[in-house]
Amino acid sequence: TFRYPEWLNVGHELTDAMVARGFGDNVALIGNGRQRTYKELSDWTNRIAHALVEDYGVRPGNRVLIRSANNPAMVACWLAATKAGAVVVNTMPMLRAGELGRIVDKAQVTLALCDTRLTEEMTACAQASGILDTVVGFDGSANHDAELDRAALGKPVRFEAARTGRDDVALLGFTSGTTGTPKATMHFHRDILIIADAYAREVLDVRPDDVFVGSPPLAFTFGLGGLAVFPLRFGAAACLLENATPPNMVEIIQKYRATICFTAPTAYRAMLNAMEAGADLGSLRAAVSAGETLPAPVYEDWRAKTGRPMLDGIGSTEMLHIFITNRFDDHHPACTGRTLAGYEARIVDDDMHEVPRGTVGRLAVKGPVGCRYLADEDRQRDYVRDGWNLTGDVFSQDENGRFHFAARTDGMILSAGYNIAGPEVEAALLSHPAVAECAVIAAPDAERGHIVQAHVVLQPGHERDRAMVHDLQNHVKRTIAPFKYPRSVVFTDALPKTESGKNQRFRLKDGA
Ligand code: 3SK
Repeated sequence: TFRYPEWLNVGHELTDAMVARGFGDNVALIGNGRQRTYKELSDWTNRIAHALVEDYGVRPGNRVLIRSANNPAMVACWLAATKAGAVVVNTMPMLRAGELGRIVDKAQVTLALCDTRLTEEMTACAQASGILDTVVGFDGSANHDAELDRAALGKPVRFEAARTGRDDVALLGFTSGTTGTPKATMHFHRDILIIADAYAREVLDVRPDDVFVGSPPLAFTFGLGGLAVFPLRFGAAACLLENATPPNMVEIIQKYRATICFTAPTAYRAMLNAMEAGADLGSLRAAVSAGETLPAPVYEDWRAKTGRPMLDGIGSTEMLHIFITNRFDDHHPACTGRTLAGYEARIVDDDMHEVPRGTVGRLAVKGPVGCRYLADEDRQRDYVRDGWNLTGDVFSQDENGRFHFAARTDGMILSAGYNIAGPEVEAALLSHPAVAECAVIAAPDAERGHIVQAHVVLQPGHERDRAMVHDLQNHVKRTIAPFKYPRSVVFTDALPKTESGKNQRFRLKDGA
């Protein structure tokens, strides 16, 4: 169903090819107090691509890491590096040097493009790395006066994009995996167009006059799709605002007359709380929710307050974007919907046999984008069976073929749209001298869906008090990305264990 030319460069497709198709004067990006048309975006990315190739020696296949918050410059760097044929790794601005280092090692990153406001951890990572040798600063704020901006300034506005094949890897999507050791999935140039054609075209029917807003980081493929690929594929505009956090989003939607919003249920809940009587969200025709399951009350409240449906969906970094979704003419509370055209999903038992309708089991999905782990044969064997990707979720399928979320099968904690690996938080806690043992679980939370809850056995001689809770929380925030810290800490004398001494996290109860 999805056909693309043999030679395909998605960076070129989303910029120069859009200008050639007549979208040159349409607004492509909004952010940093200005708007850029498709022609301006094409020129900008071509200049950066020249600088990457001529001044920094980027060659097709080189791995380039980008570190930034959501802003137009991050999108420009991503498109430019892709045009140069690089394989891009987008990373979240909150990551610490250690986390960046594990990504650099796994992806064999040699060059990093870093917003100059975020260089500290990047430089620390480069100093400790035997692979990453160059960190180039770009200015993600309005000034555009950093090393990469200056290098790009005098370059030509035309650039011949690298002759990449449609099945060449363009993007590495990282997930923290259940163990906290990062896993990367490889995505081809064509995959990036498929997600737009399969989801944004079929479900959202995106038009050139659409304006996209949202909060998920571009480093999360949910954000990259919703806030860059989908608008740019159809000549629409993307608002890339660093202050697009939930309470501001109501105002942002009103100010920019946004038509499509991508974010997680926690953010929609915060928007509902911040929405004043009479707030006019009339411009918004689609509110897409993913990243964690959508609670029925959020779906109902949104509908009551805005008169519009909220479209819940599920995707994954492995499958690049959403593969099961509700639709404008088929949406229901506590229901994830049906597969996209071209995708298949089924509920299976541990032997991959399909279970009867209405029975819970493991969600397996197959689609045109595939799931390919980078240098991880064990993971590929365990999670991709006969082309079916086991997502790590427990679902059921009803009589009408719609899918319903039940639980996660692994140790991932889905909190406010973030995927947090419990073992990574445990490792950070264990590096605190007062911690003897710990186990981390997901505790239900009205605001965030779930929160990280740590059950901690202290070394003798330490007080179980508020000061210790704060100390442990701050220690985790300093060690790994701050959003992963345990919002709840429960002190205990011992942790439940198997006879062989393994923690039995499922026996821990919410201790709040
Ligand atoms: O549902 C998700 O968690 C997701 C993950 C990656 C990309 C897209 C989506 C919706």
